[in-house]
Amino acid sequence: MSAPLSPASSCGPSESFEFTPLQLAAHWGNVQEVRYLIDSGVQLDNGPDTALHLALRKCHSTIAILLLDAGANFELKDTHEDCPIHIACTFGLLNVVHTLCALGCRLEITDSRGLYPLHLAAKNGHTHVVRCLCAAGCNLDVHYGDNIRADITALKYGHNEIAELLDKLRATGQRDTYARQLVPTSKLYVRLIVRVFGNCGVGKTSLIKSLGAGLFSTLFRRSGSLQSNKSRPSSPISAQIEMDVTSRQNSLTFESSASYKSTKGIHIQNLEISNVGDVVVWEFSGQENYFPTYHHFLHPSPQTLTLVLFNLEDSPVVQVQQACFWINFIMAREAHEWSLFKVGPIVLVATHVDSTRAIKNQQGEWVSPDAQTTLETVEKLIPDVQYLHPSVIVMDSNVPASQPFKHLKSMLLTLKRDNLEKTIGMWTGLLESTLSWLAHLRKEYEQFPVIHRKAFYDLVRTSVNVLASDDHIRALLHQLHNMGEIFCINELVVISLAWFGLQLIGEFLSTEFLANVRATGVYTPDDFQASFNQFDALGTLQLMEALELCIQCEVDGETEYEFPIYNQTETLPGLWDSGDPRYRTTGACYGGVRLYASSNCHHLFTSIFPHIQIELRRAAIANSCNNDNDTDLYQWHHGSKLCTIALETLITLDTDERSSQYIEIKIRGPQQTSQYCFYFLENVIETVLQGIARVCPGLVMERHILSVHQLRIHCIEPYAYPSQLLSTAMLESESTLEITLQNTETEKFENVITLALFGDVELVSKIHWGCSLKVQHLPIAVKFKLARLLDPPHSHGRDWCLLALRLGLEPEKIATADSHSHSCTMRLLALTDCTIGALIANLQELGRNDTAEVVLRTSPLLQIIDNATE
Ligand SMILES: Nc1nc2c(ncn2[C@@H]2O[C@H](COP(=O)(O)OP(=O)(O)OP(=O)(O)O)[C@@H](O)[C@H]2O)c(=O)[nH]1
Ligand SMILES: [Mg+2]
Repeated sequence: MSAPLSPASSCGPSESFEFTPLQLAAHWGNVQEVRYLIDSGVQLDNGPDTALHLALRKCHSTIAILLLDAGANFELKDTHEDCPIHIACTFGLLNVVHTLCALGCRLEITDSRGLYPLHLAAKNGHTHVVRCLCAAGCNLDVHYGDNIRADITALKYGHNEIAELLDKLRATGQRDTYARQLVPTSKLYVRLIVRVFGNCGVGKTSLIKSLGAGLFSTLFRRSGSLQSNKSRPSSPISAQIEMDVTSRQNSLTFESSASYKSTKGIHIQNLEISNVGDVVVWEFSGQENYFPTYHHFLHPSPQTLTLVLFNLEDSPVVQVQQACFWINFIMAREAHEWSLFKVGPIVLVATHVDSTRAIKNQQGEWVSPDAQTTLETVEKLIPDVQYLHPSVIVMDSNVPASQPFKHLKSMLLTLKRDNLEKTIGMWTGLLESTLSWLAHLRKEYEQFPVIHRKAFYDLVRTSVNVLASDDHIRALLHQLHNMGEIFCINELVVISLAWFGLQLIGEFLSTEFLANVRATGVYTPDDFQASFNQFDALGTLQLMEALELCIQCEVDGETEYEFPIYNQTETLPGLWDSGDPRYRTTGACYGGVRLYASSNCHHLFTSIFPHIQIELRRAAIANSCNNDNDTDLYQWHHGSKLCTIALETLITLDTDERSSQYIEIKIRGPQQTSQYCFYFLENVIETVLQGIARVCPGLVMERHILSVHQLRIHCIEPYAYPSQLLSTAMLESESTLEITLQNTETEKFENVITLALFGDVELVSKIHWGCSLKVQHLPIAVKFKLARLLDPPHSHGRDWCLLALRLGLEPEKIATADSHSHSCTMRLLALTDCTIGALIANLQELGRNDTAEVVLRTSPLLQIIDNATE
């Protein structure tokens, strides 16, 4: 906005004609105008009612802060004899008071009635402002009239909390200590996190024990490990024979054996590692039951070292499968920022080397070419994995004093050194005091260490620092969460991670527990309490709901909790009855898709599917709240059926002949329901994708289309046209409407209108085909995958920069995309205006078929035209 307000045109303060445009804009709360005027260098302090006073009287905090930042005088009195601090305290404008205090504003100054800022805040019940003034060092004993202190004022107006706060500060004499605790210090600290992944029995617990072992226990562990391996073959040759017989050649199983004590859930421990210091170690059990909770704990962080273990006794195929599974598992769950800032490395660790034929070199280090081959294969299979350490650590996890552990420790030290500087200003006395108080709190809440966020705020104030503001405590919670001291989820604060990982997740998802749950997975709170008497049912349900393991539903006025993870109901026969007369007529509509995770991601959906079911339930509840009562959702183990009066949709988790998991969504409707079917199917796909994205925001999805012909004749496993086949056909054909694809199973041809639009040509005008969409419409996970592939320098220069030139970006724009701190490809994708089709063509011409293939497989098939925005 450029034209200043005309005083004459404003019906502002009574004497508006005397006011400057800045005063008027401040009075009317016009932020943009104020910003513009400040930038144009106008006078800030015209008075007597300055723009700052006027903004404050109308509680326009943002404007007041803009003016203060611009250098407005904050010690002037207005026509009411008030300074800005008086007005801000009267109205409880915390941010302004905070800024004024930071600027060194005088606090021992009275208004026309002799009241101090502290009195004004106390009188009006603004506890947060009182805290802020006290933290800034205001005099608690100032009084007005007949020796009335602010605590008396507070009492007089019924603000007992403030009176107590002021009393406490005066009585303890601790005010300065509290205030100092809130100030950041220059103390350096890093709390390193080590996350350990791998299938059951690969040696995660053993490695962690060895990592934390001190000098004496080191000796002890070595003899212990020898004992535990007594039954193992001692000669390398017999070990090899044994391995061939027993290794799990072809499977990605997640079961533990009875020969050792498998970890339940997530084991989170604080270790004091010699020469390194405090480290929080997270062991994620290799048992599959627990996987649906892991995404809550996986966030990319520069202070984290991630170890992925595999067992050298397993066949090379299994080693590679397992390592790929875990890397894909982590990458899918970590939000996209992965490509944007530096995170700690992922290191492959090959265990059980002592049970193989590997030998030691002259320095006494194990040499295992097999382990190196596994790493190289993994690098080839997942070319876009970032921060994968270039060498593999080979170890016997039970021997702490060995070279591999020294290597691990030196990696931790490097990580610590790299992160130290970034934590300057983060350590406060408040954090330090809270850490020691937490130890007591955990004892007090031993039975159920979960506290509501608001209650936690109160506890911090009563037990640690009465002056801590909401902002201080919010920052504190964030820090404690990142340090692995507490876990914040929704409105809950879990104060013992050990309990959370082992007792709650470890128990409620254990195999033994699952064996005793209700097959329907549905409980009322009373049922839940009755079934699991030893637990605090309501608290547990709340926590499980926050973890999205269950969802609350109202059924006939009664509250129930549905746990898809507990649902063991088998598929009912007749759920997709071929004899249903509604769907047998010639004009009946059929259609569907298979959603695959992008290449090399096997077995990822088992842990995601329960979350999809939660999302479907959520959508069904939202529908019924919108008075659309005709939807009905029925769910069983790995399947859901969503019905309206006319339509039926089946959503199932299946595995194809190549052992790849997929989610199939198929829909059918009576004749003349093509448009209804189309929009409904798109909606369901969207809901399913949303469920997937909640767990795996980084997962790149492909949408294959089911043969309508085979769906119609109720073929058990209809053919699915791969996504890249459709995209390629669209790119090559002159007219999308004429595209036909051949079903390789039946050899029959089906055209794109039948496959994607239920044969309804009218729908063509309501959609955009995928390849004609702009690159901005690529799913975000796809963009990040491209970034991971195109950002690194390419041996022949075929990287993002050459692509930018091909796409016709001007050199100045390319220069702005070039950056060390951001992804250049992401910037390029944001700057270019080209279509997805053009991007694919350019990538192919650039000789980057790997990336072209990614886009071909994952670009959206179509997009519904949104009339509101077109
Ligand atoms: N010989 C040998 N035995 C090992 C090694 N690592 C682990 N083991 C043994 O393998 C068994 C399983 O090891 P754990 O460390 O408990 O396995 P885990 O990875 O924690 O498995 P889960 O907790 O079930 O996910 C134990 O008996 C260990 O002593 C190793 O490097 N060499
Ligand atoms: Mg374990």
